[in-house]
Amino acid sequence: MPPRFRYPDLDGLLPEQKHIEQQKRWCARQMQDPEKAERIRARGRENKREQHLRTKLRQQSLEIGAPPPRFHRQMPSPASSDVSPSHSMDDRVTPTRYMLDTAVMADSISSPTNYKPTLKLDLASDILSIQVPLQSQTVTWSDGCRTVLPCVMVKGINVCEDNDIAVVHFLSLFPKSKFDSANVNHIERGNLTRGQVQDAVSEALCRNKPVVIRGFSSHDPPTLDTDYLETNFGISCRMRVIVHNVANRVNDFSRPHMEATIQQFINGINDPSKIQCISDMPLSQMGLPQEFQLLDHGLVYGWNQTTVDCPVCSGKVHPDNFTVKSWALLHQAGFITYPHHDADGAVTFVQVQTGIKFWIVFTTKEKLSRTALLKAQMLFADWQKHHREIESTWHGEVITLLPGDLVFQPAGQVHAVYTPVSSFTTGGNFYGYEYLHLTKISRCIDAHKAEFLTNQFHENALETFQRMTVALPRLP
Ligand SMILES: O=C(O)CCC(=O)C(=O)O
Repeated sequence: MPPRFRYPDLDGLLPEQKHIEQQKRWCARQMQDPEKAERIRARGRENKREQHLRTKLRQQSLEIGAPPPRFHRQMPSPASSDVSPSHSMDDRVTPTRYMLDTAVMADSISSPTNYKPTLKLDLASDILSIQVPLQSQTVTWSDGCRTVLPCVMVKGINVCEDNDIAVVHFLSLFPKSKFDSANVNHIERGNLTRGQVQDAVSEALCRNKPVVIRGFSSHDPPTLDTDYLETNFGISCRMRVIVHNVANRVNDFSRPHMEATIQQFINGINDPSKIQCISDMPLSQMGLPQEFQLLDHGLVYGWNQTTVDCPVCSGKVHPDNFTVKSWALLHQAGFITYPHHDADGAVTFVQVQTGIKFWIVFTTKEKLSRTALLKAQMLFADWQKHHREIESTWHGEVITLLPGDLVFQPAGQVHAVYTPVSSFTTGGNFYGYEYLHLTKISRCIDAHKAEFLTNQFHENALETFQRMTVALPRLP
């Protein structure tokens, strides 16, 4: 553990002054170490170069009469996440448009069909001291993208140093998932019919491969605020949610939670003093994108087609049967979700609505028996100790998800996710008859080691499997 610094002489200062003074002292300490000092100087030079480039681009745009490229830099939002009665809607800050490259920024993006997000290689500079602390370190991923590393400063120390930073570094070394990947199917929607695209996804999931469809939907980049959530998804700012707080997780990995409202979370979404996310916001009305709705055999056959001749005698149906169908994730910049597979043996789909995600999927290098697979998955439970073995057993690929990209994961897919900028994502879970061989393996592993390897438990799964069984004779 690095030494913890206490500054009793700062005790009388206001929190903001204290934070600035702590940052100054942190920088001074870093400069005493020649290696760290050089890193800080290099970062400074890089920032200057970028600033210079922006000024040049702005001038060029003015010369050719185009609207100047917009490089948003905002002030941090209020440090406190408390809902203050005086906090009006107008106080909100517009998040940075980090996903647009300069060429696209200069384009008109008023028509939804014109908007094609492209990956900007520097995802760090625009958010330093705005969404994340100024002293955040950065990492360059294998696709060339530079992102911040997790940073939560407590008493002048980044408490993410030992775990979160180490795991992000580890993940950043895996190669980018290429279009011709043997482990991930990249499907171009192009002129495929609904049936063809649905079959392509279904076939990949059946063969235990994740599927990526780039730019599945497009819309203008929104401002991530309570209006956006309410207007587009019906998410009320007064809804109470469970928040994962990184500072809590550092203290006790199994207790990262706290309660808040959406308004409180959004008020603090650009607060550099913390990293939080909401990972389980029910959004039952969304469901699968229309093209894929028939893939959800639990609903299409199980629930829809059995309740007349096989009524729910108890009168009770677990609400998770509907609430996990579709959900939303809301993240601050710098949140890392550790490697895991989703519970209950369900297929997962996700679509980034705004922001960016580095979605890392793992596939075993060799075909393994169920027992060997369980052992191989257990390596992730203490990845620092086993990182060499993970590298020799697992093949990892990084899928960089931009707004509109859609991903499907087969049942039991081991994955980790890094969110380098604040993001809003929708997704859901479903079951299909063709994938039950993978559902079985995943549930079997959960039956032995769920506490180490999965995210959430839902009690609905068995009810859905019963319904799917009753519907078997009616399958086409
Ligand atoms: O976005 C994240 O941080 C985690 C999402 C995830 O792992 C999931 O939806 O299964």
